[in-house]
Amino acid sequence: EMTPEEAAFQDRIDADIKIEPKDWMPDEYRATLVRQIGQHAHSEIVGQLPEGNWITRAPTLERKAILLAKVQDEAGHGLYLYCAAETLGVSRDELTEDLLSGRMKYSSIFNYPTLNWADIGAVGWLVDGAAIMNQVPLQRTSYGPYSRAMIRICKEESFHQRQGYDIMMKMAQGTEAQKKMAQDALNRFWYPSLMMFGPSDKESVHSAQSMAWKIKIDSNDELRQRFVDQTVPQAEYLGLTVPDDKLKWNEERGHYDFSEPDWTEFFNVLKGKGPCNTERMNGRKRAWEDGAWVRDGLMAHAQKRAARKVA
Ligand code: FAQ
Repeated sequence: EMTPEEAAFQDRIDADIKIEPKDWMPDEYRATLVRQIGQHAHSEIVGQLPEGNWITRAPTLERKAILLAKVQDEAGHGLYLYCAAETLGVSRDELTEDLLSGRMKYSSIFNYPTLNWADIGAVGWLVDGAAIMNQVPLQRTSYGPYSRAMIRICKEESFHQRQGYDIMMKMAQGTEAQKKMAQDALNRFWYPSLMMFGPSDKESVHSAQSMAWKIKIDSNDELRQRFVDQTVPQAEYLGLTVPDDKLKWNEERGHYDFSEPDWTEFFNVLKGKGPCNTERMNGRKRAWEDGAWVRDGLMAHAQKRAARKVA
C-alpha cells in the first residue's frame, strides 16, 4: 500500500515530471540513486586506469593528445556524477570511502587488462559504445541532476566511441599483425562488454522498482540486444569476426540471436575475483592516500581564511 505522499510522488514520475533535490522522495528512491549514481561515478574514475596506462605509449603524438583528452573527459564525468550524488545528501568523501572499503562497486569491465594498443581501440569502440547505449536513455531518468549530468556526458561519450572505432579501422586496415591484434582485442573485450549491461533481466534484482521509478528506462537485456544489433555490422565493416558461433540475424525477431556471456565469470568479477580487481583498488587507494596532503592543505587554508574573517 502506498502512503498519500508515495502516491503523489509516483504520479509525478508517471507524468514525467523531474524530481529535484529538495523534493520529497521515498528513502528507497534516494538510496537507489546514491547506489547507481555513485557506482557510475566510481566507474568513470576507475575507468581512467586501464586507458591511462597507455597514454605514454600511444603510437603517435596525435593519438597521445586524443587519448589524454579522452581520459580527462572521464575524470570530468566522474565529477559531474559525484556532484549529482551530493545533491542527495552524501559527500564525495563518503562515497570514496565506501568504494575503498568495498561497500560500493564500479563497473565490472574495468577489471580486465588493456594489454596492447589495439585494446585501447576496443575499449573506445565497445566499452564506450556500451556505455552510451546505456546512458542515452538515462538522459530521461527521473532525477533531474542525474538526467542533466547524462546529457553532457553523452555528448563527450560519442566522441570517445568514434576515436575507438578510428583506432580499430587503422589496425584492421594495417598489416597482418595489426589486423590480428585488432581481432584479438575484439575476442577479449566482446563478452566483458556485454556484461556491462548487468545480469539478465531474470537476475536483475533492482530493475522492476528502478523502472517503475524511471531511474532506469530500459531493461538490462533490452539494452544488451540493442548493443549487439548496433555493433555486429560495425565489426563486419572492419572485417573482424565477433567471437560467437551462435551469432545469427533472426529475421522474425528483427534482431541478432547471440550467446549470453559467462555469468559465473561476471559474478566472480563482482566479488573481486576478476583479473585486475586488486590492481584497480590498489590504484584508487594509492591515489586517495597520495592526495591527502592536498585535501589537508585546502582545509587548513579554508580554516585560516574563515578565522581571518572573524577577527
Ligand atoms: N558491474 O539489479 P541489477 C563508464 C550489480 S560506463 C558491476 O541489474 P541495476 C564510461 C548491481 O550494482 C560504466 N556491478 O542492478 C567509461 C547490483 O549490485 P548491488 C558505468 C554490476 O543497478 C567508458 C547487482 O549487480 N555505467 O564508466 C554490473 O538495476 C570507458 C544486480 O544488478 C553505469 O554505471 C556491472 N556491469 O542495473 C569510462 C551506468 N551490473 O548494488 C571510462 C549506470 C550490475 O545490488 C572508460 N548504471 N551490477 O550489490 C546502470 O544503468 C545500472 O546500475 C546497471 C545495473 C545497468 C549497470
